[in-house]
Amino acid sequence: MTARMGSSGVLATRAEEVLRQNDMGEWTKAGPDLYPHQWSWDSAFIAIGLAHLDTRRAAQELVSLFHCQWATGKIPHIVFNQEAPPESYFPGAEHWATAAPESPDAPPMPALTSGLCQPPVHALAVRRIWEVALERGGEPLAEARAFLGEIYPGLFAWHRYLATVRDPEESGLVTIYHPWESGTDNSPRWNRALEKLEVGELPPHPRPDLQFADPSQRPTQEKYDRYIWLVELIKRVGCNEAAIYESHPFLVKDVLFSAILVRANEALLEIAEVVGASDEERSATRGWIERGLRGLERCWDPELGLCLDYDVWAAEPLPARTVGGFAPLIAGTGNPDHLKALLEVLDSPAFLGNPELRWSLPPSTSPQDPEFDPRRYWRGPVWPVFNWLLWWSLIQAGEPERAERLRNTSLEQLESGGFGEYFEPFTGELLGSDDQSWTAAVALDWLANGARSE
Ligand code: 9WN
Repeated sequence: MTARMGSSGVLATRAEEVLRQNDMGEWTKAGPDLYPHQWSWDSAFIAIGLAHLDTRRAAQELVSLFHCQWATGKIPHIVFNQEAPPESYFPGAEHWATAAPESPDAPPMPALTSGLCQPPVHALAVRRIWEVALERGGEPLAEARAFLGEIYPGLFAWHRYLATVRDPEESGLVTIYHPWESGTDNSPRWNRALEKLEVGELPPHPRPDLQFADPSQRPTQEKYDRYIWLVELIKRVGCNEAAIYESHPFLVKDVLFSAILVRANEALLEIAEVVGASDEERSATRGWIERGLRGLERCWDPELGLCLDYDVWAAEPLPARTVGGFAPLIAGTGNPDHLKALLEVLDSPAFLGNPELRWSLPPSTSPQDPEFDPRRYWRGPVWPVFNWLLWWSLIQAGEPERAERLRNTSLEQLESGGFGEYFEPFTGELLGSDDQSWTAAVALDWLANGARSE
């Protein structure tokens, strides 16, 4: 235990340095070079880590993101850093600018955002800040109480947007318009829906990402053409959601996104309690939780023992063996058969039980999936940030030993590999961006939680 405590101290210091180095004052760059802007779900994970360093700064991370909330309630997937050179990221602010400011829903200038969104981890982060502040008491607690009051209306509007505008069918499942909205962008989950796209004439689209990461670790040009085409179509309708739902060729029910929303709604209910929100809002939130769990139940694939995303236009599931399939575990399924099957699949050679793994951590796409690629992002590499979600869900599912193994192995990976964006599952090589903020953040949360249980 002494060795672990010693190495934990070193890891915590390094994690803190990474967050400090990427700190822009009131928000944090997702990565030092590859990602010079503020990303939505990255900021939520970052706030979870920052909570252990400074609850006020953690709250600020979310407040600055929520300042850029759209009138519809949408939290944009990127808030652009206006000091970053335009050529450092594509598609940047100027690319979206032709659509977003024309949309009556966009936040007032000078906030420059993308027109997409990402999984709603934010309420989980707000709850973490509250939990840490409760332990600290005094001024941090008073400040956190004020923060919860300030952020709650925006959080509720964000969840209402997802439950209504993004689910007009009231299926309990969130519709995404672009793989970037899933956060697991390049996953084979989206293959079949992307293959059907007929890509029209594209604007020039440079690939600055390839200056910072080896092309073998990033999406192919063929995928990028599709990504940019989808952005183009969203811009052409001025980001109007009704128009998108009418004609956009990529409308997919994302099970992982929907599972995170279930958990975020649970956290929202706890926040509602602290701030004394109305009964109507609490009962709407409870309804979204139940609907979400029912929706996920319908996406179960008994052959794979996983949950599958659903293509709205084709009216069919999208088969893939990826970590997204663990959505019911993340959501907290009440179906014991599904939970048992998911844990078996998790332990099997398809994921943690693969004997070739450098660390027993889940590859983002199973080595048994035909699309598996150990180096390309979301198609095989191990993502610490996903492992945090899985760890936290295992605790909620009453699986503390499994959770603890995952936490310890994840910390070993970061101790020897650094704060990589993702890792090659068989060799353990760091891939993508180095010093990725959310990796450092989840390490801090893992260390803080381990210390509590020791
Ligand atoms: C596109 C910032 C983001 C993460 C996503 C991850 C990657 C962006 C990209 O980086 O996506 O949004 O340029 O590849 O897939 O989950 O939020 O870390």
